Amino acid sequence: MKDLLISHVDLDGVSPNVLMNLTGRKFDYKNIEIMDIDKTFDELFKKDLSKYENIYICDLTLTEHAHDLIKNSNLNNIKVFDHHVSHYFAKDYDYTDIRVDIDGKKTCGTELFYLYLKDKYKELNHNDIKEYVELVRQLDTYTFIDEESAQNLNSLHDILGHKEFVQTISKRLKKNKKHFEFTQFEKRLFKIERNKINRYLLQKDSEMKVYTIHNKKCGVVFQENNKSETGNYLSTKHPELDLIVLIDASSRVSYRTTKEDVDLNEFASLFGGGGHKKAAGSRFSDDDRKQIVERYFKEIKIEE
Ligand SMILES: [Mn+2]
Repeated sequence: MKDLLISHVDLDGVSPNVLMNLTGRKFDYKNIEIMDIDKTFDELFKKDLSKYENIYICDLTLTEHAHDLIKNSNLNNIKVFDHHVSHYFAKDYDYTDIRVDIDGKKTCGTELFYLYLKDKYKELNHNDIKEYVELVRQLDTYTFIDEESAQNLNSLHDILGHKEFVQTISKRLKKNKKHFEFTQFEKRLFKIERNKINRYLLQKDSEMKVYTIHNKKCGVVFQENNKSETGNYLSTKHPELDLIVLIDASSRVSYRTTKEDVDLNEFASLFGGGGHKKAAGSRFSDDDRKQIVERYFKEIKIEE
């Protein structure tokens, strides 16, 4: 029998895939966005899940609806590992391990899953695997000890994409080296990538326009990549601004701030969005895009 893994799409979400590879178990997987949880669970629980020995769910704050589906399924082989405060309502369920920190140290989905797996599969008790999990934890919780390595690991995930990243890291960790290390080629790649991002940040800084939006002083830029990094960079460089607005016209508007007294969840909710206090987003819709095209080309006819 095989296992099933359902997990998030970021570094903390795909690292459980790596850990599963290291157990040697056969498994199916789905890496999904938060907004697709209900859809995924509705479809999943319509299927015959008896072919799975274990069903693991990692780094996803499940909805009450998803928990109802789990409870009503009467399956007793489901385990949920998560570290988001918003998931605390489910922390006493008997199939969940939901903790934000361990002994006062912030934890992540990958670490909680790792702590469970390493007791079950002895082959996971290797120093390089521990080091890898620790880098994921640092990046995901923004509690850096070795920020450069953690950020580099995240860049590698961006550069390689889900499938190749999981393959590459699994292969490396199977070798049980003393330490988790990047290759010479990767180190060179990180340097090139870093230079590219630095040029990009300078360019965005020069393109930024300042507007007052709903009584907040906003630095507005258009961009598609490196949103968090650009948001942090511009917000730190321009303390006179309340927040940075990053418009990715092909998908969404992101809001970032480094200010203690600005609540972006509140600000984004004015535009139908939401998120956290220092990072939030709202949609940039088909209609918004149409208005740009109309305004620019004046006369347009929409083809289906
Ligand atoms: Mn996470």
